[in-house]
Amino acid sequence: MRFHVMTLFPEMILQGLNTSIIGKAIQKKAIEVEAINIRDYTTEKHGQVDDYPYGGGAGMVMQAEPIYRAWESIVTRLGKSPKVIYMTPQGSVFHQEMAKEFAQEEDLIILCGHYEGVDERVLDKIVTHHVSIGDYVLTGGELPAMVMIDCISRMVKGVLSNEKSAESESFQEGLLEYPQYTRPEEFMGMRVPEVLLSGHHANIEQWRREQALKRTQERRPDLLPDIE
Ligand code: 6GU
Repeated sequence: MRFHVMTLFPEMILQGLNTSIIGKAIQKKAIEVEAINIRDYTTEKHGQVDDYPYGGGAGMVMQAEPIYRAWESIVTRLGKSPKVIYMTPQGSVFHQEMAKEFAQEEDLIILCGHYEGVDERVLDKIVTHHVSIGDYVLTGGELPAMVMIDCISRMVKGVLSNEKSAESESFQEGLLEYPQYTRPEEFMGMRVPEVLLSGHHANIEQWRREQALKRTQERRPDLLPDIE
C-alpha cells in the first residue's frame, strides 16, 4: 500500500511515521509513504502558496494551482487516479470501518490543508473524500493524516505480527480492550488479579470478556448497542 501525502510540511509526515511499528513497516516495504511538497508546484515567484480570501476575513487561503499541479504530477506518474482524501474538520469523522475500507486500496492520496482553508475549486476538482479525525480543531491536516495512515497501515498485511492483528479484532467486536498486567505480581500493594496467574485458559477468557464489557459500560456506553 502506498500513501502519497500532499503537504507544506513533508518533514513532519516523514519524521512522524518513521518510528516504531509504522517505521518498521516502511523499512520492510509493507507500506510506502511519500510526502509531496506542495510548495514545489507553485508558479509564483517567492514560492507563494496562499493568498487573502475573496470577500475578506481572517487568515490566508491555500491557492488551487499548486495543489492541482502536485496532484497532477502524482496521477501522471502512477498512471491512475487513486482516491483523494482531504483532511478537514468539515469532513466525515474517521472510524475503524473507514480504515478497513481504505486499507483495501493500493494507493491513497492525502491532502493536508493549512491556514484558514483551501480554495474550494481545487477541492471540487480532485477530492473524493473529506475526512476529520474528531470534533476539535487542529492547526493543520498533518497530524490527522498521520493518525489515519497509522490506523490504515495496521490493517495492511505484513505490518503487524499475526499475534497483534488478532488482538485488533477486539475493538472491531465493539468492545474496549480488557486490562493487562505484567511482572511483578505485586506493585505498590496491588496484586495482579488471581485468575491471570491460574493458568486456567477458559476462566481467563471469561474474566477478560467481563472486564471488557464492564470497561465499555463505564467509559463508552455509546458503543454497547452495536453488540448483542
Ligand atoms: Cl482532519 N484537520 C484539522 N485541521 N483539524 C481537525 C481535523 C482535521 N480533524 C479534527 N480536527
